[in-house]
Amino acid sequence: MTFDFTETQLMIRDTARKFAEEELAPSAAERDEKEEFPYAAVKKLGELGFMGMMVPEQYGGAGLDTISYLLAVEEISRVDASCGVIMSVNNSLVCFGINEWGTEEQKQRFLVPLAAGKKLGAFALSEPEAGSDASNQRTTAVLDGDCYVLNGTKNFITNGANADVILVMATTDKTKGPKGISTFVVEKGTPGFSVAKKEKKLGIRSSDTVSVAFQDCKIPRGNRIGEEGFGFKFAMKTLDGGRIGIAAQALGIAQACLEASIRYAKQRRAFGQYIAEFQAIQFKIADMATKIDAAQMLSLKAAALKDAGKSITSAAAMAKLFSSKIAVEAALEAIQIHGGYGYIKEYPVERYLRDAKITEIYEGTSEVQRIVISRSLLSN
Ligand code: COS
Repeated sequence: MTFDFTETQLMIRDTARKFAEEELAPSAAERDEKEEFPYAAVKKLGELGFMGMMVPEQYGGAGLDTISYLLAVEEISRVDASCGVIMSVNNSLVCFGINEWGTEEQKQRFLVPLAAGKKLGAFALSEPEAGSDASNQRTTAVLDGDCYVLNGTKNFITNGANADVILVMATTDKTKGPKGISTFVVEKGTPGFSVAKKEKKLGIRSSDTVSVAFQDCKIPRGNRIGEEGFGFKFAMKTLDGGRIGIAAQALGIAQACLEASIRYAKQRRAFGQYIAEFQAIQFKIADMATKIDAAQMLSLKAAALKDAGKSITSAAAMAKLFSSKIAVEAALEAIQIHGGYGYIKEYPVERYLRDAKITEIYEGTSEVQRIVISRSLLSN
């Protein structure tokens, strides 16, 4: 076991940090306030190779490992968690599945532009009545000649309003439960596909979250990824990797909280001294740093297992469960350290709290992660 990053991993981390500081930091708070999608930043992330980091170069990606990806999402989210999730969804939830299970033709058509950042992807599993209970899919896909006809509604779709390509899970055989779900690629502009409601959110407000609707939406049979009935496993395996991305997002937010707290504690004076000199503040900072280190170890372990081709189901769930928990805790402590200033928008920590909370909810709630972890321990 080694705790050293490779030169490439360090280079990626530094590049992501520089980009985040220079390009995202000046406008992150304003975009959050105005709920503005970061079009220019996403374009530049694509040019840097950050939208298809683990996709082989032959398919337009950067051909990097999961650890590099983790470090990049962490650095981007440290400054702008909205950008972090836009990037994470495209990498983990969209590019991954097409690269893993797509045909050569599907890779050329869909993966190449997605991985190069020329197109943006979204992942549509959740429905009004299928969130944690993901196999309870109501959206249907019926084979009609050489086409599938999709009907249904998906909600809470990150990137949904801006996506060129959406991976959609739909039921092809109701009688088979999870084994009757399949995955399809739907392209923007397909008749019968529409973006419905845009959500107004507590946090990650500059990423877009929408409902999408399919009404007799006809897509070519060749847009099905994998066999009929593979859709639920496709979603679960894809989400395993996605959870590493969200763990990284949470880690970035937590790190931002720690750094903001240290900065503030060293410049704020009370009772005749800097508040950093009070043990009450010192202990909070020590606890935050220790938890961030532990969460990073769990996340790096999951990423390393993925790079080694091993099962990550439980490790990724642990990484997300713990990292998201400590991100919320770190944000609460950061606000406490800032006192009244932590509660107002002049300082960034209130945004960190709003952004941190979603990491305990999307891509599997903390309760779902505990189901996944406990099942792996108790099933044998
Ligand atoms: N990798 C591969 N296969 C998996 C898997 C994984 N991580 N998780 C489940 N499966 C397989 C199971 O092995 C089972 O297949 P077999 O019958 O062939 O063994 C099948 O999928 C059904 O699994 P299971 O019975 O565990 O399904 P459940 O309906 O009980 O669901 C949970 C389990 C709750 C873990 C799942 O629905 C889940 O992760 N929900 C959260 C979904 C989510 O993250 N939503 C966010 C949307 S994206 S923002």
